[in-house]
Amino acid sequence: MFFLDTGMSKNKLLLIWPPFLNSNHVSLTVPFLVGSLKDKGFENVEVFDMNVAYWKTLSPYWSFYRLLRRGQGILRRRGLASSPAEKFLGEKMARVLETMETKGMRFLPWSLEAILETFKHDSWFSERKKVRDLVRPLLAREDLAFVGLSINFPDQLFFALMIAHEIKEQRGDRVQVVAGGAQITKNIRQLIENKDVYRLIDFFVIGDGEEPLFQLLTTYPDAKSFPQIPNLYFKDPEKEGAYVSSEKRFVLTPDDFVVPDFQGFDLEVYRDMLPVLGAVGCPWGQCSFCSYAGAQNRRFHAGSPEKTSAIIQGMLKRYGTSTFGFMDNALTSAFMKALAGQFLRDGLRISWSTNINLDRKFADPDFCRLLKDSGLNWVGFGLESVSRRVLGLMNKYHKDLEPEEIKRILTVIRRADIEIGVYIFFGFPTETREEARQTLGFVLENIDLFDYVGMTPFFLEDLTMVFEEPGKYGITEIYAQHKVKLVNKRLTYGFETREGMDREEVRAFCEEALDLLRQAFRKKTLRRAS
Ligand code: B12
Ligand code: SF4
Repeated sequence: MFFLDTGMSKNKLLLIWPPFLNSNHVSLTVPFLVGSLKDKGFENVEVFDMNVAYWKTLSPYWSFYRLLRRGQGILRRRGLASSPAEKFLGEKMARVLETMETKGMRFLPWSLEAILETFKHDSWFSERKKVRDLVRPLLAREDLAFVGLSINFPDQLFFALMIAHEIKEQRGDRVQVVAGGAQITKNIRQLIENKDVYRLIDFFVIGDGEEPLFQLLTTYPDAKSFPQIPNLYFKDPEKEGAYVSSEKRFVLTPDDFVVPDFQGFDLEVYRDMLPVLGAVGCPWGQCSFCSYAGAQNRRFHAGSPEKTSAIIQGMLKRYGTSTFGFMDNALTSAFMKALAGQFLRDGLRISWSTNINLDRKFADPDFCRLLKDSGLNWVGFGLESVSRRVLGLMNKYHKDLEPEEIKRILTVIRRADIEIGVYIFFGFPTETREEARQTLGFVLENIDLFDYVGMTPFFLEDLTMVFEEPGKYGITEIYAQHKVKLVNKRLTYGFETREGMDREEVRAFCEEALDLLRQAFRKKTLRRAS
């Protein structure tokens, strides 16, 4: 689209990244949107990283974190990145962030109704005041036309609705609120039916936001254009209290990739790693528990190695950081090979990390060596379980691999000095305690292979195969409310199964597993230090 009229920037946008409490690294989401808006010629945008602004209210943890971060920066500048001292500071920083997360998350309400209730109760006054103090000065600007709320993670929904509440109290409909992000895409059905949400949010964007946001900003207030804007939900002019959706769809392709713009994010505060995308979609896209596969309904489409390398070079030049993290769900081994070759040909001296699917190609030491030579220093993947039965139900990419073979592949990756992070979860419908023990046992026995283990309970979510066909997975009943207290469960469902662990057993197992994993990591750190 080409606009001769420079008046297209007249609708000023404030984009807010609400707190989500546990981020080590700067997010790609908002910088990607901003880079794209500017690339299209829309410059009238400001960004507020409320995540960091909120952390700052959690002093003294914040002061301690900043101290550690400074120490780490000094070591890195002296060429001591990856030294034991630098690693030690990194681990301490992770611990402080974890504590801040626990402190902050302890109280967050879990359901949409519970979040909306908080506006009415005095007990939430101090939290509301904190949010108000942070956003009020930004909302006071008379030329502000739009606030964009990016809601990718469960915790962000709570803060985002609180911000929207402040906007509507302070500015009414003079400021329009547009919300987008993974949490919106996934829960759009629940959100558009809620009458309180209707008062707070004027527009929703599902899926990729670049083109919808640009079109909305450049055509508003022309209501006739709304049905033409892809991925948009807007208020039905004919029916009070209802939204309508445009029929048009926009799906990002690698041709749309731009150099992300980190305006508004203090890169000194986050750990040194800039996020980047190598592809769109997921190369597997078939895991039965995954909402991404269901929500996106798109093919995997890798970018060109040349363009990816050029974007990285652009970021190197603009921001001076040489560590890059691919935010993709997973890159294929074939694309990684092409990328590695490109980075080497372009003479890039960088470190990079990515998520992968566990593929037999990684059992080739020469392949891993090539990846390492190109700067790959970390791979992460969803191991989820090592039980063949459970992996089969989950329909994981590596469902045909026996635990011994998984171990063999991981050993080759680790020998190439590439660090490994894994994610596991417990309580997939019908999973027994024995099966959960098998997975936990595998991780504990092979703890030296892992540099990070992320563990959560299973959550039943909209837009997943398990939710669509619960009977097939042994689920006998689904509730809108959880009966058992689990973390990170906002807008997920409670359920019962015909066999396997119940939710209380899952909660108890996760607590036990977390303790054992922490102990194992502590021992490993001590062993390495001595
Ligand atoms: C990288 C990543 C992480 C990183 C984040 C690092 C960081 N600093 O951002 C880490 C590892 C920390 C992480 C953690 C978690 N993650 Co995660 N993560 C991702 C991942 C793989 C990529 C996100 C990304 O950067 N995408 C690239 C950017 C450019 O695209 P995008 O974020 O989708 O944004 C686009 C649109 O959403 C839209 N949009 C976004 N905001 C806005 C705003 C407006 C106004 C508009 C118009 C549009 C719009 O336009 C954007 C550009 O196209 C996604 C999966 C995926 N592929 O999206 C999961 C994903 C976001 N994560 C998910 C989850 C569940 C988690 C955890 C809760 C897991 C857990 N149980 O611990 C935790 C979060 C914990 C917490 N405290 O909240 C879910 C979110 C589902 C949901 N919200 O209901 C996803 C979708 C994965 C999935 N399949 O379920 N994650
Ligand atoms: S869990 Fe990961 S690999 Fe599986 S479909 Fe979802 S994004 Fe793809």
